[in-house]
Amino acid sequence: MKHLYTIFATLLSLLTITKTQSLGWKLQHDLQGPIQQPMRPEGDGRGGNTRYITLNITDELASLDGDDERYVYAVNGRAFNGGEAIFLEEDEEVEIELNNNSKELNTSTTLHAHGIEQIGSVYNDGVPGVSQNVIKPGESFIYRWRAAQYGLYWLHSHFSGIYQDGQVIPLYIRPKQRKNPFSIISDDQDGVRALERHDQNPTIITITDYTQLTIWEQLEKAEEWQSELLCANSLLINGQGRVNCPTSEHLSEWTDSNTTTAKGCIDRGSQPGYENVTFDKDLWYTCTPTDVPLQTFEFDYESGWGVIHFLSASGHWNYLVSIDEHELNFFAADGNYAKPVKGEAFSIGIGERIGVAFRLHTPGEYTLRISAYNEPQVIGQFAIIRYGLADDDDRVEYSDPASENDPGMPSIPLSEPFINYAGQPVSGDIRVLNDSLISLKQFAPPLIPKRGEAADVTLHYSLSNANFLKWSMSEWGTVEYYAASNELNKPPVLYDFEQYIGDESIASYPNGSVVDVIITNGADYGDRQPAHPIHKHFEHYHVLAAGTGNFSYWDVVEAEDNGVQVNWLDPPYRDTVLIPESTIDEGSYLIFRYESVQPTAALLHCHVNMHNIGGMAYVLIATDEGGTPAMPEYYSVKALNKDLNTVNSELS
Ligand SMILES: [Cu+2]
Repeated sequence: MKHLYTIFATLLSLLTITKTQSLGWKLQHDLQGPIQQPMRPEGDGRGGNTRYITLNITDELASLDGDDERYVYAVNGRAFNGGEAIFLEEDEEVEIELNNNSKELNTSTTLHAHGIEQIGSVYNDGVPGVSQNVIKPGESFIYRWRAAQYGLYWLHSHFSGIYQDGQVIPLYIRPKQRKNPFSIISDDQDGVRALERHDQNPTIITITDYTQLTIWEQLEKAEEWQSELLCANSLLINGQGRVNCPTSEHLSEWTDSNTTTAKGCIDRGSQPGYENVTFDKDLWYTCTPTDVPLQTFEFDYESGWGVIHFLSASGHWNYLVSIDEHELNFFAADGNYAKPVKGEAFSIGIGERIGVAFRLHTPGEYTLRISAYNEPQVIGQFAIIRYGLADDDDRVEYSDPASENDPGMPSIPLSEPFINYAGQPVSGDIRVLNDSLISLKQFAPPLIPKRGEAADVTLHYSLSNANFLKWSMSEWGTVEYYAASNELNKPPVLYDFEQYIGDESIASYPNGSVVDVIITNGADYGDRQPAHPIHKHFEHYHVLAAGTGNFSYWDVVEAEDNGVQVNWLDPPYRDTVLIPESTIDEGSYLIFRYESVQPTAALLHCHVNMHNIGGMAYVLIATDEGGTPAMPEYYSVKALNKDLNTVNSELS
């Protein structure tokens, strides 16, 4: 039955693509004719190819991990688009029509292209209340922008935290004649050519965490419990997972068994202050394994190399990733090439993308391991990396969990692991890339504006939380929570800067400024904060410095004069990085720099869903001498929910 459904869904998605392409042709054809078309955005007018994509959002009852069915959002019929990426060519323009057909969940949405700088297309950033109004059920919105970058990005809903319920699509832009670092990874020409070829069509692996609750249900439960749900049901790889249940003996090897539930979660109910709270057994305690088969990723053994681009589109946890018996060459971060670094495992924060290449040395099957890293839950997922074997080759040996008294775990290839299920290296020689924010240096660094000097503008924020639902990003010396109601701002910030400048959670500076953002984690309040994945919309940023220690310098030059290590040479160039966790005694800090290249209203926020919803966000306005950017007709009509006649009469 499930198989039939898959075939049906595939047919449906094929039909959608055909319809999209023909719609594109029809439009181009009709442009010469007198027939009036539904209004569409104009694009940048620079010509070249335009790709037309239609994304239909529906809600479906589905089980993505073999456990009970629940409502998820489907993209063209499948949650998370079935894990399938959209591929674009660098320099193409893309027009994405989003049709919100949510019915049962009755949810509004928008579509943000995470990491896309939107130069010349500021109205397409997809943040409700900042660059557009929400797209209500039954409504549509068309985004149009040029793929001027290369590498892995992702499209996701930016309304509340609903992306984790299925509205995620990986997006890969094939690099066109970019200087690449592959000759550093392979010392022979065939290897370099193989790596370049694979980087045009890489394997893409998207990691998400999955629970039995939608984000709305989680928020309701959080109120009832006075706690976040710190307990995922399973991890999904490309939208599909299996519920794994390690034995209590194993859990006690890795953690303090007295406070760990069968799901690998903290026993919230036994903690002081929660005596009178009833935590749902099936969400926190009981673990029932499911038998969803592991996914297999095939690689071309003859070529000698495998290339995978990883994306974490999770809602809550950060992860550690490794492939048994394979040294990894990290060569890309948030789209851009990085100076290659070698290791056996790497951490990936929510929103980050990491590209890896590995040598295909011995035909076989190897286990890919993904586990929560430095989080209050032991949870992991597996997949199979396979190459050089004929279909009927039976030389691979698998574990037999049933006979090994480990019946809740899947049967996996018996390759030698570098990390265990709890995300811990199995020995001291395992090299873990767990500080990508300083290690993955730009391969071909763009110029650092005002190198060696203080920026034109330095912004200072501290991160903290008042309780499990209120998370702050605050100008130093204040406490500010970005209000969830800002998503309903009318008009959106981008349409009237002056109305918003001076408000809480809004900063502004003149367009063209070189801006440093200094973020401190926990230090001001002496509290322990987790590592927060900090994402900035629009321009990527140069990570000048990051580390642990209390930090109170007013600009980067003062910090450097006082012994803080600043990278003016080849700083990582990112759109999302994890600021280190803080302790009770010691804070942590992050300093990044960018040059504002156009008037915008850019969101700066933590990508942990509950933190973002709970207020850990800020809007950075790059003004154009106090004015707002010129407003194209399509967006003024769609984003302001006005009809065309009203806009025309206002413009005249
Ligand atoms: Cu956070």
